[in-house]
Amino acid sequence: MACTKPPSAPRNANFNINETALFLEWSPPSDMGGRKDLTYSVICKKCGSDPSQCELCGGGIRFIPRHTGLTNSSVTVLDFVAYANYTFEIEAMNGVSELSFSPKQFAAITVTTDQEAPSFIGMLRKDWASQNSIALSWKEPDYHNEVILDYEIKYFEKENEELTYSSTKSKAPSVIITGLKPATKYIFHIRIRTASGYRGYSPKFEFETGDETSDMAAEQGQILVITTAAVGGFTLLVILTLFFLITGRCQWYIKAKMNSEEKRQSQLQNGHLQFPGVKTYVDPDTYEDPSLAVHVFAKEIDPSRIRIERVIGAGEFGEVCSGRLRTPAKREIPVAIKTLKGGYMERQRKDFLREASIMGQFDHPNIIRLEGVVTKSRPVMIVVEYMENGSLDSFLRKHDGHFTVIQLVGMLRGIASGMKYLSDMGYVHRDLAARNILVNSNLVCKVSDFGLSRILEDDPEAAYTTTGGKIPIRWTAPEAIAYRKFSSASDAWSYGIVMWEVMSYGERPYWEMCNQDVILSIEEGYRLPAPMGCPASLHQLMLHCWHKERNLRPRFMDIVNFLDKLIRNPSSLHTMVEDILGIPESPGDVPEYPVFVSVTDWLDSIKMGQYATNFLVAGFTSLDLVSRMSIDDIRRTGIALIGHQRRIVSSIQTLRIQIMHIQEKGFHV
Ligand code: ACK
Repeated sequence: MACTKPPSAPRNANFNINETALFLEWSPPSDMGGRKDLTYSVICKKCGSDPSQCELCGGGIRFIPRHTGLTNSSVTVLDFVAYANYTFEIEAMNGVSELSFSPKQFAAITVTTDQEAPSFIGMLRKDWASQNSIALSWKEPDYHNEVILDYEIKYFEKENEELTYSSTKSKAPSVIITGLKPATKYIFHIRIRTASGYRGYSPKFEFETGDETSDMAAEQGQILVITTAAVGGFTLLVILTLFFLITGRCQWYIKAKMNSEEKRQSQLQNGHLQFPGVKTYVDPDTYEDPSLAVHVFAKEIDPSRIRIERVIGAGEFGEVCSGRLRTPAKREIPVAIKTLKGGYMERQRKDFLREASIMGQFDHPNIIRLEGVVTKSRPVMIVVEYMENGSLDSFLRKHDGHFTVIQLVGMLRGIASGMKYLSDMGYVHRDLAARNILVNSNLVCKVSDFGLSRILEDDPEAAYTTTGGKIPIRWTAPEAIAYRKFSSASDAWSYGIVMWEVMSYGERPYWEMCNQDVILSIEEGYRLPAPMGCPASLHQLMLHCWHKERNLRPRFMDIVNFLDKLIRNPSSLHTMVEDILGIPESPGDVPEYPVFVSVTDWLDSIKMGQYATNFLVAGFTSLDLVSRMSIDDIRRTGIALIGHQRRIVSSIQTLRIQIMHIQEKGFHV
């Protein structure tokens, strides 16, 4: 055998930086040293203005997947600080590098981070504003093991840009800033201080102080905030709020504060407390006479203005048709018409119209728009905007693999935006799933199916649970299944499942696993693996939505912001899950996976046991070999169904993580 030697240095090193990550890329060395076992390692040095004064970066910087033993010619660097010079030395290595006495050959690249380093502060929320003050709060970031000493809040008048700014500090993730001008826009941003110094500033947020009409709302906020702070606890706030609502004490408080009805606009309407400027959802069931509710929230349409053209589907209460609606301005618009079939009971009519009473309260580009209802003649109808591409799940299945990742993220962004609107209005959907999203000809996705959100009778996916309700298990958060705790946080869980459905082009979540197995697997920490070709950042977001602890799931506002960032920064979608194997998958904990002993066991566990012979005949006889299979290898085994190929690829990604964890513990696979 000919002698072998270390490889030459990697070539064409270059970088790409955005506000959260630095991507290093290079080409393989021209001389491989006569071997195939090539890996790379990257050394980070932080340098002063004099390039000779460099020191090793130490543990402050994170490399994804890692900084040594890299098999791909790229790495992602996180947690760099702003306005610093870094030099990265990239060395190609092989099995004899350690034995060589010749000087190391590496490619060096210097990067100046004039961008803000990640701040880890998500969304900044305005809790209330008066003429001279604004109360802000934010989610305490999960800051690895570092203790957050305090937060610095920098703010200035928008008009004055940053010419003069003020700053204040807070130990808690909230602050009340006083001494501001009335009805003036201010810009705020925040940074964290830890023992190792300040982190980068959060993005800038703009909030306006109130005018004279806003002080009442602010005072309500202040009273609640101060009471809460004094007695310490969110639970008490909830109890107090409920107590106020039930006993009507808030009504008394509001009345006492009102100068005039017109000025304040606050009112108690049909048992629902309405705060100025905050539109809240009103449950139509609180109306004694539900037909009254439908007329409050939906327009009655004269049936002569509707032309039914064809039947497009079947709903729980009757046919769904497409047709035309003549508007008062004599324009014809395409509509979908849901009909209530004849011979209905009063109860069914009420349930049917319930959807219109809910939908009629919403006005958002990502929520299906109600045009009106026909209740005064037969058949009873609900008329909504027409969505050319029908429901999202079947649309994606029909167009498997046809869209770019950015298009898919755009759809997801729309759904998240609609859900943010609903959660801001205090509406919990309970049945968010791709089958309940409609798509129009411009690929705009809109949330639909509201009527049955309380009872879920209509959803073929809904199954009875031991707690008595009917629930679509695969889409529902564990706390909602276990004790019917539905909330916007449980909607966020379902949103994660919708993300998975979208990125897998309408694959069925958890495939053919039965509902009971799904519940048990979730309980044991199992989460759906990334669909094939799914960017790592999106799978991370899914895992975040599937956090066991519901308060740690992202809010829809966070989801919209996150997706917006990805859309603005498409390079962040280039890292696939396969590239970052080895970092913990979910925020915090890595699920413990079961350990398989044979390829057949593993295939059985992913419900693909029918392909055991294909794998064995093609020579993939051990899990180690399977874990290295490429998509072409999978096709070569003779598996023709794209959905099955995709499921196997996803499961191989999970398998690789399992194998890595086993190896990290010092065992051989
Ligand atoms: O998947 P689809 O084509 O989209 O089949 C179902 C069917 O009616 C029964 O619900 C379709 N559908 C429902 N609402 C609308 C709408 N607003 N625009 C177009 N199609 C709709 C749905």
